[in-house]
Order: sequence, then C-alpha cells, then structure tokens
Amino acid sequence: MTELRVAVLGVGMMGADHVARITERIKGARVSVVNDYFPEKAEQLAATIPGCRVINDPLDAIADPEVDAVILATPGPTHEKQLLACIEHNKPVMCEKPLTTDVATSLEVVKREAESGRKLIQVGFMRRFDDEYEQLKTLIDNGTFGQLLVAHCVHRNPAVPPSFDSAMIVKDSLVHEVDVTRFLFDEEIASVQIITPGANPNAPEGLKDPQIAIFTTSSGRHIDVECFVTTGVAYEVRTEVVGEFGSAFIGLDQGGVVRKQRNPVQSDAGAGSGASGPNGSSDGRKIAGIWGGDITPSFVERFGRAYDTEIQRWVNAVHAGTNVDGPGAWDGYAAAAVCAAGVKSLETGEPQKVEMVDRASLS
Ligand code: ISE
Repeated sequence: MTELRVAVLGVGMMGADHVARITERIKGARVSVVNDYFPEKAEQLAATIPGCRVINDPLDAIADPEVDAVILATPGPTHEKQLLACIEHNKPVMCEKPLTTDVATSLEVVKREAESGRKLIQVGFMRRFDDEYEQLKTLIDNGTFGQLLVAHCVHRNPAVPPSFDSAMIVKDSLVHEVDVTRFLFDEEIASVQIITPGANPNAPEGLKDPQIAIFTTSSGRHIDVECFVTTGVAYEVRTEVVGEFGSAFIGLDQGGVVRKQRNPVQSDAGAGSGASGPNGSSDGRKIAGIWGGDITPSFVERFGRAYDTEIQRWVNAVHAGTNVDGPGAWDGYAAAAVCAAGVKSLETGEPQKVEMVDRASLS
C-alpha cells in the first residue's frame, strides 16, 4: 500500500501528539507537511521527520497536490474555513473538536459536505475508540442491560489553562459526554440543564467549577455528569450506565465492572461477557495520582490507545475510499447544538431545549 501523505495543521499538544503517533505507530501513513501559527514550531518538528515539509499557510497546505489527507489540530475558530477548503479540494480530514465554534457554521459545514456528495469529515471524538467504551457499547447493543435507562458520568481534570472560562467547561470538556451519550444511547439529546453548585475555592476566581449537567434524550432518558476541571488530583473519566437488567461502570483505571442479574429475561441477543478493559498502567501510560492503584495525569495518557486506534482506523478508511470510520460532521454539529443550549443554561440554570435541524432534510 502506498503511504498516505498527511498534513498536520496545528502542532500544539494534540497536533504534535498525532505527528508522533503517525511517525512511530500508524501503518500506511506518513506526515508529509506540518503547519503552525508559530512557523518556528513547525520548522523544529519537520526537521525531525524525514521527508516532511513546512507550509505556512494552512489553506495552501490543504490544496497542496502532494497532500492526500489532513489532520486539523488548529484552534476552533479557524476550522470552518479549513474544513470548507478540504471539501473544495476533496481531501479527507480528521478534525479535532470542535467542528466549528458555533451552531450556524457547523450546520453550514454539514450542508456543504452533503452537497459535495462525499463523506470527507471525521470529528476527533476519541472516546468512541477507547477499549472500555467500545466494550460497553457492545454490551449495550447485545442487550446485556435490556433497555438503557440512565447514565452517570464523571469528568475530572486536575487543572485547565488560565484562559479556560465557565462556558469552555461546557464546550471543551462536557462536549465529550455529549458525544458519549449520543454514541451509547444512539439518539439525540433533547434538552440540557447545567447546575452550578458552590465553586471549588481553589478554582480561578469566577470559574463556575464544578458543574453538574443533566441531559434528557429525545425518548426521555436521563444522563447526569459531574464536570470538574480543577480537582488538583489527576485525570478521571468514568461512565456508569444503568439498564433494566443491570449496570456497568468504566473508567476505574482497573478495567470495567459489570453487575447484572444472574438469569435475566431478555431479548435473544444474549448477555455479553464481563467487560475487562486494559489495566491502568500495564501498557506504559504515564501515571499521576494514586488510588491504591495509579491514575493517569491527562487525556493524552488516558486515551493514548484510543487516539492510536482512531487514527489507524481513519487512515485505513481513507485507503479504502470511505474516508470516515467514526463520528462525522453531523456528530460535530449535534455536539455544537447541545453545547450552545448548555451555555444558555449555564446563564439561567434552567433546562434548555436543543435546537437542531431534521437530519433527513439534509439528504
Ligand atoms: C480537552 O480539550 C479534551 O478534549 C479532553 O479530552 C478533556 O477531558 C478536557 O477537559 C479538555 O479540556
């Protein structure tokens, strides 16, 4: 197979991590172009990768005839233009979230991709590629828990950059639970409420942290999330789903835990086996906090394997001509719509309806 020539735009924390993974671990692709708002940063990185060039204008990098596919790890406000350029030049693109920074431009991107007649855009919701989330999804789809009723989620960061404001907790952090909910429950979120209990005294002044989010899906199911980004401890992402025959809990840094009835009366899909994810540290991930075991310090370590799987499957899909194997532009748009409602609720404390166009109207 000829190697896919990938341009990585934006080589900050996430972009540089993707450059390293493609160069060291991903089969069938190489990084042929890098770009960054700070050209010296791109130059420094390119110098370490054989055959890699720097192109200073991201739109030129997308148009370059020797670029087959693009990874966008640039700041959100630049995504709309860059995504539209990828559509114009027919280049498959893996876009780190957000798709764009508002609902109207996200919808525009969805529409333009639909008009092009080709699926080109994948959105970087990496949790869908995490071993434990994948196992949980399989158990749910196999009918292990019967009908899913409720989910409880915890999303904790030890710290966030000083630029992080209360709305970013919704748009940058909670957005992952938005995607996880849509993935696991397989339906849209119809309303969001954000409650702000007393703030952590150690959070920067004015930051509403922690936040409690309540999602209601279109069929009326309930998901609650504690999103707390200044814990000072480590990176903790946990999800517990509860259904009519049992429950399962993932993200314990020790493998998933399934509790179910011994002999449930259920559909012919049958019960799945217990979920046992990778052990917290046996795969060489970096460790920060402790619980009697170890806790990973950030999303780069916690979801390192998920990012590898995500990028390898994306590269395979581009080779196969399908271009997308995972969440697409619609999922990015849906996440933007839920987060916009969440930001409104952050101001009022009241539940807010999620406004979305009918998906069928786009095809
Ligand atoms: C960050 O941008 C991410 O995407 C992480 O997955 C999330 O856990 C963190 O809260 C965000 O700031």
